Amino acid sequence: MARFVTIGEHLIKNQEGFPFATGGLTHLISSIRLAGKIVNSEINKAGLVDDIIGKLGSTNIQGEDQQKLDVYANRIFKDALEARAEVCGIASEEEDDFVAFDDQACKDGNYVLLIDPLDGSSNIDVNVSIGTIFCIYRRISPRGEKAVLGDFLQKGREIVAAGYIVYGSSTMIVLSTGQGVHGFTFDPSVGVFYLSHENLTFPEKGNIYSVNEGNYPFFDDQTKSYLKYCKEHDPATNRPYTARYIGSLVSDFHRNLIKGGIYLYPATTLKPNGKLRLLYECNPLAFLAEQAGGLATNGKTNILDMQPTALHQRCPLIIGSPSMVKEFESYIN
Ligand code: AHM
Ligand code: MG
Repeated sequence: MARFVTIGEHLIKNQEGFPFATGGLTHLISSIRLAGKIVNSEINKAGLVDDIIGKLGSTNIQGEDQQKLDVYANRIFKDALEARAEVCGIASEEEDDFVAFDDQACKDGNYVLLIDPLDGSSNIDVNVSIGTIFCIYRRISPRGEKAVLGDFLQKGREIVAAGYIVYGSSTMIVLSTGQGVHGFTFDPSVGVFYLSHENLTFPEKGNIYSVNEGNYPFFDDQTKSYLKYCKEHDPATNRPYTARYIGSLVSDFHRNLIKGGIYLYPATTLKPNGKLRLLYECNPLAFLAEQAGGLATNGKTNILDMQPTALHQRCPLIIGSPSMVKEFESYIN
């Protein structure tokens, strides 16, 4: 671990050569880092404190049960971002509509942030890793005014920075500002994220496939043929592949990034647009995947080229090692 290289240090170093960088993005990312530490500390108490685990009894706009920690994490990230006043608004899985901050300092902010504050939160009660996923855009509405819907409905190609926090056996922030993907591991004894994984890149090909195969009867024929291919015995191509599915997108993505693999949440007859949300789940991970030499598609189009039409829009996601995603595409086309 590169001790003494913290996220802040790393970002400042990366800004050298960008004379017009104002430090605003670094300041913004520091608020995510702070909120991440607070959420991490609360998650670590999940088995000890009865009133923080389990369902809240409410549903989000997508009709899904909200966990107490979903709502807690949403509030912490929202408050931290509003306090630092670099973003003029946020969109979140846990908010019905986008939130345009009223404060004038926020209205002067250059950026908007889209976030899934606690992804895979149904895993909290069983002590399985969960995550936070986010991406940042430059606003398109005029500075000084409130954020508008169009600020949030930008293509993934316009992302300025994206990342995730994985609350796992250790807590990590994996981040890209468009200059590769870097991982920072939290040292709880000092409360600092240190650079631990510089220039993360997807292995060109791995042998892990991650999919909820319980949905098999509801996949289309091409997806079924691809999954049969994954399970065939062919030593020359290292098949059958190994099945690994945590049911926690950040953790499945993170493992595949390190070891090489493909994650799939395809369309099903029950969910014709898949399950995952384009704006704050698929787009940030697609940006990170490309920055790490990987690929992300909905089966027809590169995720980053999709034009969003709604805040909570869903889309199929196939993401991971480049030659494995291409292999999948060869079954679809
Ligand atoms: P969530 O945002 O409600 O937590 O749902 C997203 C999660 C992903 O983390 C995970 O990959 C997927 O849903 C699992 O879904 P399923 O249980 O249908 O396999
Ligand atoms: Mg989610």
